[in-house]
Amino acid sequence: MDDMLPAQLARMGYAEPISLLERAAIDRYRASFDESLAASGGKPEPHDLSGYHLKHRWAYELATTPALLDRISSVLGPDLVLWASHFWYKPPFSEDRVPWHCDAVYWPVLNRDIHLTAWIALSASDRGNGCLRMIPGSHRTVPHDTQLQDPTALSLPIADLEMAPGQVTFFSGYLFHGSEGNMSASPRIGYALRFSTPAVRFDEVQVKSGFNYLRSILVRGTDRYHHNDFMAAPPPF
Ligand SMILES: O=C(O)CCC(=O)C(=O)O
Repeated sequence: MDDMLPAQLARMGYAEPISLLERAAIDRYRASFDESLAASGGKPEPHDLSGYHLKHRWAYELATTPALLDRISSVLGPDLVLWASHFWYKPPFSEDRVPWHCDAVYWPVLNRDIHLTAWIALSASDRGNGCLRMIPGSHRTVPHDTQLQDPTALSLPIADLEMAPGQVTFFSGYLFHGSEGNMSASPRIGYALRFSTPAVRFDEVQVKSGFNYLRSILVRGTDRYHHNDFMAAPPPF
C-alpha cells in the first residue's frame, strides 16, 4: 500500500500530502465542524478546539478512518493509540501565526520517538491562508530544543505544504514546522491527530499536573504493556 511513507518520514520528517477523503465525506465533516464552531459562538479559544474526538462522534469517526489507521500502522505497527487531537482553525484575515517549533519537546512522554501526527485538511490550505510550513530533514539536523526564529538565517530550507481539502500529511514529533497568518477571506482548517503505540510511556506526574485532558485510546490492535492505564479511556463512541 504505502511503502513510501516510512521512507519519506525517515528522510524528510514529513510526508507529501495524499488523498484520504472523498468529496461527500469532506463536505459532511466540514459541515459538522462548521456546526460545532457556530454552536461555540464562532470565536473559539485554542483549548475549545482540542479533543473534538472525545466530544463529537463525527470527529472520532474521522480520526479513526480505517484508511488513515492503515497508513499510521505502516509506520508504527499494528497496535495504535490515539492520545490527542486539535483543530487548527485560522479564521479569515487572522494574523496569528504558529511559530517554528518541534512538538515532541512539549509532550509529557518519556520516550518521544514513537509518535506520528496526522494532519487532515478540511479546507484548502495554501500560501494565502497560512498552510503548514515544514523544514525538511530538521527532525535529524536541528537540535530539538532549538528556539528557531528565522530558518533562512541558518540556511535551512522551508517547504510550504499546500493541501487540497481531504488530503492528509504525516509528520514526526521532531520535525520543525509552523505556519503564517491567514490573509485570505476563507478559513483554513486542519485536524491534527497524535498517534502512538502502547509501548510509549507517558509521564504520569506531568500528565496529572498539566495535561489531564489527554486520553490514551487504543484504536487498533492490543495493549501488551499497560504503561498508560492511568490515562486510558475506552473508545468514546
Ligand atoms: O496547523 C498549523 O498551522 C500548525 C500545526 C501544528 O503545529 C501541529 O499540528 O503540531
